[in-house]
Amino acid sequence: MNRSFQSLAGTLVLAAGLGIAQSSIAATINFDNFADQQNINGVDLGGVTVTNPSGVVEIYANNRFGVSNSSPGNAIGSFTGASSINPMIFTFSAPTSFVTLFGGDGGGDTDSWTLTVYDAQVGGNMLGTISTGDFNGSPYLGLTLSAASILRAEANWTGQAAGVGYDDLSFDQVAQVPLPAPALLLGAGLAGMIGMARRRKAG
Ligand SMILES: [Ca+2]
Ligand SMILES: [Ca+2]
Repeated sequence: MNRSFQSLAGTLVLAAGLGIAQSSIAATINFDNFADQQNINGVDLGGVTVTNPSGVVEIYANNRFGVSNSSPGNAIGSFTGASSINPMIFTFSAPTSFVTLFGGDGGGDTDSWTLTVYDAQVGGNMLGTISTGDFNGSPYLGLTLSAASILRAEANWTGQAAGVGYDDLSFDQVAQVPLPAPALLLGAGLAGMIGMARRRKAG
Protein backbone atom coordinates (compact mmCIF):
# COMPACT_ATOMS: atom_id res chain seq x y z
CA MET A 1 0.00 0.00 0.00
CA ASN A 2 1.54 3.32 -1.10
CA ARG A 3 1.25 6.51 0.93
CA SER A 4 -1.41 8.23 -1.20
CA PHE A 5 -3.73 5.22 -0.94
CA GLN A 6 -3.23 5.18 2.82
CA SER A 7 -4.33 8.84 2.96
CA LEU A 8 -7.41 8.15 0.86
CA ALA A 9 -8.41 5.14 3.01
CA GLY A 10 -8.00 7.18 6.19
CA THR A 11 -10.23 9.97 4.86
CA LEU A 12 -12.95 7.53 3.79
CA VAL A 13 -13.11 6.02 7.29
CA LEU A 14 -13.56 9.53 8.66
CA ALA A 15 -16.37 10.24 6.16
CA ALA A 16 -18.08 6.94 6.99
CA GLY A 17 -17.77 7.76 10.68
CA LEU A 18 -19.54 11.07 10.06
CA GLY A 19 -22.54 9.15 8.69
CA ILE A 20 -23.84 8.62 12.20
CA ALA A 21 -24.02 11.46 14.71
CA GLN A 22 -24.89 11.14 18.38
CA SER A 23 -27.71 13.34 19.56
CA SER A 24 -28.15 13.79 23.29
CA ILE A 25 -31.56 14.75 24.65
CA ALA A 26 -32.15 15.80 28.25
CA ALA A 27 -35.75 16.55 28.94
CA THR A 28 -38.26 17.25 31.68
CA ILE A 29 -41.91 16.80 30.72
CA ASN A 30 -44.07 19.04 32.93
CA PHE A 31 -47.41 18.55 31.08
CA ASP A 32 -48.11 22.29 31.47
CA ASN A 33 -48.65 22.94 27.73
CA PHE A 34 -51.78 20.75 27.53
CA ALA A 35 -55.40 21.69 28.20
CA ASP A 36 -57.32 20.54 31.25
CA GLN A 37 -59.03 17.14 30.73
CA GLN A 38 -57.05 16.46 27.53
CA ASN A 39 -56.32 12.76 27.01
CA ILE A 40 -52.62 12.36 26.16
CA ASN A 41 -52.60 8.53 26.17
CA GLY A 42 -50.09 7.51 23.49
CA VAL A 43 -49.22 11.08 22.44
CA ASP A 44 -45.56 11.58 21.43
CA LEU A 45 -44.20 13.95 24.08
CA GLY A 46 -40.70 14.09 22.54
CA GLY A 47 -38.76 10.91 23.29
CA VAL A 48 -41.46 9.41 25.49
CA THR A 49 -45.12 8.43 25.39
CA VAL A 50 -47.41 7.83 28.38
CA THR A 51 -50.07 5.15 28.27
CA ASN A 52 -52.51 3.60 30.72
CA PRO A 53 -54.49 0.32 30.49
CA SER A 54 -57.68 2.43 30.72
CA GLY A 55 -56.71 4.25 27.51
CA VAL A 56 -56.91 7.53 29.42
CA VAL A 57 -53.98 9.61 30.62
CA GLU A 58 -55.79 12.75 31.67
CA ILE A 59 -54.43 16.25 32.16
CA TYR A 60 -55.41 17.78 35.52
CA ALA A 61 -55.14 21.57 35.67
CA ASN A 62 -56.23 24.28 38.08
CA ASN A 63 -55.83 21.93 41.05
CA ARG A 64 -58.83 19.87 39.90
CA PHE A 65 -59.43 17.16 42.55
CA GLY A 66 -56.26 18.40 44.21
CA VAL A 67 -54.19 16.47 41.67
CA SER A 68 -51.95 19.35 40.71
CA ASN A 69 -51.83 20.78 44.21
CA SER A 70 -48.24 21.31 45.38
CA SER A 71 -46.91 20.52 41.91
CA PRO A 72 -46.44 23.35 39.40
CA GLY A 73 -49.17 23.67 36.76
CA ASN A 74 -50.68 20.52 35.27
CA ALA A 75 -50.23 16.93 36.33
CA ILE A 76 -51.52 13.65 34.84
CA GLY A 77 -53.80 10.97 36.28
CA SER A 78 -55.93 7.97 35.38
CA PHE A 79 -58.95 8.42 37.66
CA THR A 80 -61.57 6.48 35.74
CA GLY A 81 -64.27 5.75 38.31
CA ALA A 82 -63.28 5.28 41.94
CA SER A 83 -59.51 5.11 41.78
CA SER A 84 -56.43 5.37 39.60
CA ILE A 85 -55.82 2.61 37.09
CA ASN A 86 -52.35 1.06 37.34
CA PRO A 87 -49.81 1.17 35.89
CA MET A 88 -48.96 4.53 34.35
CA ILE A 89 -46.54 3.46 31.61
CA PHE A 90 -43.75 5.69 30.26
CA THR A 91 -42.22 4.27 27.06
CA PHE A 92 -38.98 5.80 25.77
CA SER A 93 -38.07 5.97 22.06
CA ALA A 94 -34.36 5.50 22.86
CA PRO A 95 -32.49 4.15 25.91
CA THR A 96 -32.44 6.43 28.91
CA SER A 97 -29.84 6.41 31.68
CA PHE A 98 -32.18 7.58 34.43
CA VAL A 99 -35.82 8.35 35.14
CA THR A 100 -37.13 10.86 37.68
CA LEU A 101 -40.87 11.17 38.32
CA PHE A 102 -42.89 13.09 40.89
CA GLY A 103 -46.22 11.86 42.27
CA GLY A 104 -48.72 13.10 44.81
CA ASP A 105 -52.00 14.95 45.34
CA GLY A 106 -53.68 17.45 47.62
CA GLY A 107 -53.08 15.43 50.76
CA GLY A 108 -55.57 14.21 53.36
CA ASP A 109 -55.27 10.46 52.99
CA THR A 110 -52.51 7.87 52.89
CA ASP A 111 -50.88 7.07 49.56
CA SER A 112 -47.74 5.41 48.31
CA TRP A 113 -46.48 4.85 44.81
CA THR A 114 -43.70 2.83 43.24
CA LEU A 115 -41.43 3.51 40.26
CA THR A 116 -40.11 0.50 38.32
CA VAL A 117 -37.87 0.54 35.24
CA TYR A 118 -37.33 -2.08 32.49
CA ASP A 119 -34.88 -2.70 29.63
CA ALA A 120 -37.58 -3.09 26.94
CA GLN A 121 -40.55 -1.10 25.67
CA VAL A 122 -42.73 -4.19 26.28
CA GLY A 123 -41.90 -6.96 28.74
CA GLY A 124 -38.15 -7.31 29.25
CA ASN A 125 -36.18 -7.40 32.47
CA MET A 126 -36.79 -5.26 35.54
CA LEU A 127 -33.76 -3.00 36.14
CA GLY A 128 -34.85 -1.45 39.43
CA THR A 129 -37.76 -0.45 41.64
CA ILE A 130 -38.24 2.13 44.39
CA SER A 131 -41.21 3.19 46.53
CA THR A 132 -42.15 6.40 48.33
CA GLY A 133 -43.55 4.53 51.32
CA ASP A 134 -46.70 5.95 52.92
CA PHE A 135 -47.27 9.68 52.68
CA ASN A 136 -50.38 11.83 52.35
CA GLY A 137 -49.65 12.95 48.80
CA SER A 138 -48.52 16.49 49.57
CA PRO A 139 -46.04 17.72 48.72
CA TYR A 140 -45.34 15.58 45.66
CA LEU A 141 -42.46 13.15 46.19
CA GLY A 142 -39.86 12.51 43.49
CA LEU A 143 -38.31 9.11 42.81
CA THR A 144 -35.21 8.49 40.64
CA LEU A 145 -33.83 5.26 39.20
CA SER A 146 -30.64 4.97 37.14
CA ALA A 147 -29.64 2.05 34.91
CA ALA A 148 -27.60 1.48 31.75
CA SER A 149 -30.43 1.25 29.24
CA ILE A 150 -33.97 2.05 30.40
CA LEU A 151 -36.69 1.79 27.77
CA ARG A 152 -39.80 1.77 29.99
CA ALA A 153 -40.86 3.02 33.42
CA GLU A 154 -44.04 2.14 35.25
CA ALA A 155 -45.64 3.96 38.19
CA ASN A 156 -48.02 2.00 40.42
CA TRP A 157 -50.15 3.55 43.15
CA THR A 158 -51.56 1.97 46.32
CA GLY A 159 -53.48 3.79 49.04
CA GLN A 160 -56.78 4.76 50.58
CA ALA A 161 -58.63 6.72 47.91
CA ALA A 162 -58.51 7.85 44.30
CA GLY A 163 -54.76 7.60 43.81
CA VAL A 164 -52.09 10.12 42.95
CA GLY A 165 -51.20 12.35 40.03
CA TYR A 166 -47.80 12.36 38.34
CA ASP A 167 -45.70 15.27 37.14
CA ASP A 168 -42.21 16.37 36.05
CA LEU A 169 -40.86 13.31 34.24
CA SER A 170 -37.12 13.73 33.60
CA PHE A 171 -34.88 11.52 31.47
CA ASP A 172 -31.76 11.63 29.30
CA GLN A 173 -31.31 9.91 25.94
CA VAL A 174 -28.40 9.42 23.59
CA ALA A 175 -29.78 8.65 20.13
CA GLN A 176 -27.90 7.54 17.00
CA VAL A 177 -28.99 9.95 14.27
CA PRO A 178 -28.08 9.11 10.65
CA LEU A 179 -26.88 12.11 8.64
CA PRO A 180 -28.95 12.99 5.54
CA ALA A 181 -27.70 11.57 2.20
CA PRO A 182 -26.37 14.93 0.84
CA ALA A 183 -23.98 15.18 3.79
CA LEU A 184 -22.70 11.66 3.07
CA LEU A 185 -22.23 12.43 -0.65
CA LEU A 186 -20.35 15.63 0.22
CA GLY A 187 -18.11 13.65 2.58
CA ALA A 188 -17.38 11.01 -0.07
CA GLY A 189 -16.73 13.69 -2.73
CA LEU A 190 -14.27 15.52 -0.47
CA ALA A 191 -12.52 12.23 0.30
CA GLY A 192 -12.16 11.50 -3.41
CA MET A 193 -10.82 14.99 -4.18
CA ILE A 194 -8.31 14.80 -1.34
CA GLY A 195 -7.20 11.37 -2.51
CA MET A 196 -6.73 12.59 -6.10
CA ALA A 197 -4.77 15.63 -4.91
CA ARG A 198 -2.53 13.42 -2.79
CA ARG A 199 -1.95 11.02 -5.70
CA ARG A 200 -1.13 13.90 -8.04
CA LYS A 201 1.35 15.32 -5.50
CA ALA A 202 2.93 11.90 -4.92
CA GLY A 203 3.25 11.30 -8.69
CA1 LIG B 1 -46.67 20.26 35.81
CA1 LIG C 1 -53.46 11.60 49.09
